[in-house]
Formats: sequence, structure tokens, C-alpha cells
Amino acid sequence: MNVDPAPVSSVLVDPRAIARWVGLLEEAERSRAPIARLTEEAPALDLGLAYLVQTAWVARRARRAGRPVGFKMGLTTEAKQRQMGLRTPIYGILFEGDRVGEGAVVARDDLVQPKVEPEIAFVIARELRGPGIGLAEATAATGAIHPALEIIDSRYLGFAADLPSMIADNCFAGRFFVGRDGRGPSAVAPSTIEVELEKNGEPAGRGTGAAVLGDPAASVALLANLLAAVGEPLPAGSVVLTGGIVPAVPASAGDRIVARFTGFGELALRFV
Ligand code: OOG
Ligand code: MG
Repeated sequence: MNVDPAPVSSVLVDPRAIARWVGLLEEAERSRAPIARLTEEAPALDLGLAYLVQTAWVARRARRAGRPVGFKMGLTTEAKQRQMGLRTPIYGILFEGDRVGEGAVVARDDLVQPKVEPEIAFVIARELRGPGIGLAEATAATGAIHPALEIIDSRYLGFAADLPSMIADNCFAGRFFVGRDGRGPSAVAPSTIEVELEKNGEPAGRGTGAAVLGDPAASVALLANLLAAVGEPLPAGSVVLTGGIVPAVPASAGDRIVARFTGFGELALRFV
């Protein structure tokens, strides 16, 4: 009989430990008081266990933040990987209640330590089921490509990060803003989209879609393949944030952050 070995972490872990870690993250989010990263209290936290913690945490978040609407990819550019010292792309879950609309203001104090980064968002029209998804399939399954801003937040002191801690903290998801203006994949090549980020009228970074794994569609393909490893498809209707194009900029009350995307116009966010 061929029995696939389960990842050791998921069979040996004490469910009370997961509940405790989820409680720490939840309390940090609620009180806006950051905690030490989880690996400090749980050195054995590995990637598999970290995704279990993420799943348990987002299941609780869903009570307040509404229905899951998609995914965010993280660590998908060389620059971000270098900045964080982490080389593996990871994912987190996005909730409807974390969506920021056109013209919205964000209350800085609703978050622990917000930062903003420009991204390219995909809306998936047809379910993608990995493994083995490539650029062509990811592109063919895409309904529309939109400019986006992600407001990342970390529940850890000083944004301290290692892969398992970051995965457990839902990949530092905070809020997200997907621009209304979307184009089909035959009308725009996402790798050629250029973005300029500005904070309070000063340049805060510029880059192109190609910085994201060569093509942001590759980030969608990788997500489908990562989900396949846990037996899940990337569902039709999902929003996918493909990853920050330039390093995130910290946001304080009073800041106005604008991103200009070639061919799409600008997205603006104001913090109060
Ligand atoms: C990590 C945030 C991960 C991305 O787009 O790469 C992420 C960070 O900058 O601290 O959202
Ligand atoms: Mg991001």
C-alpha cells in the first residue's frame, strides 16, 4: 500500500498551539500593538504549518472582514526579495471587507503600521487548476487586468519577517484598492505597464510590470501552482494582487499616495 507521508508539522502539531498563535495575531490586529514574530515563540514553525496558521487565522478574520475575494502574492520581485532577504514567493487571502474604494480615505489608526505599494491586479474569469499552469494558461483564464494599490500591514514589531512568520500573518495583508479601469489580456501586456509612485507630491519609486517575475501573469500561474499543492484551484472571480512592483512606502495620517500607471491613469489614497 502506498501511503503518502503527511507533512510532519500538520500531524504532530497541537491544535491548541495553532489557536494560541492565531489569538496572538488577532489580538495584535485588534489592539494595533505589534508582537514578536511567531518564529520567536515557535522555532519549529515551517512553511506547511505556517499555512495552517494562516488558514486558521483567516477563517476567524472572515467573521469580521466578510467573504474571501481573492489572493495576494508576496515577494515576487528581485527588489522585494533582496529587501526582505527572502527568496520564495508566498500568498495570502484577500477579504471583501478589506477593499478600499475609489476616493476612499484610510484611517491610519485602523492598521498597525501601514505601507503602500503599487501592484497589477488580475481578475480571473475561468478557474485555474494546477499544477503545471504556465503563462499562456494564466493569461487565457484572465478576465481583466487592473491597476491596484496594496496597503500592507504587519502584526510584527518593526515589520520583522521570515517566511513562516509572514505566511502565518497572511502575507502582511491589510487593505487593497483595485482601480475600476480594467482591460482584457489581449488589450494590455501587463509586463509593459509602467508605474510611478508619489507620496505627498514627491517621487517614491518607479518600475514596470516586468519586475514581477518577468510578467505579472507568471505570478498568477505560480499562485495556481502553489494552490494545487494544497489541492485547491484558483477560483473564477478571484482577484489576484500579483505583488508589489516597487518597495512599499510607509503611510502616516495626512499622507496622500498616488500611483500613475501607463495606459490606466492614476490611483490615489489619502490617509487620515
Ligand atoms: C512584504 C509584503 C509582501 C508583496 O507585494 O511583495 C507583499 C513587505 O514589503 O514587507 O505584499
Ligand atoms: Mg503586496
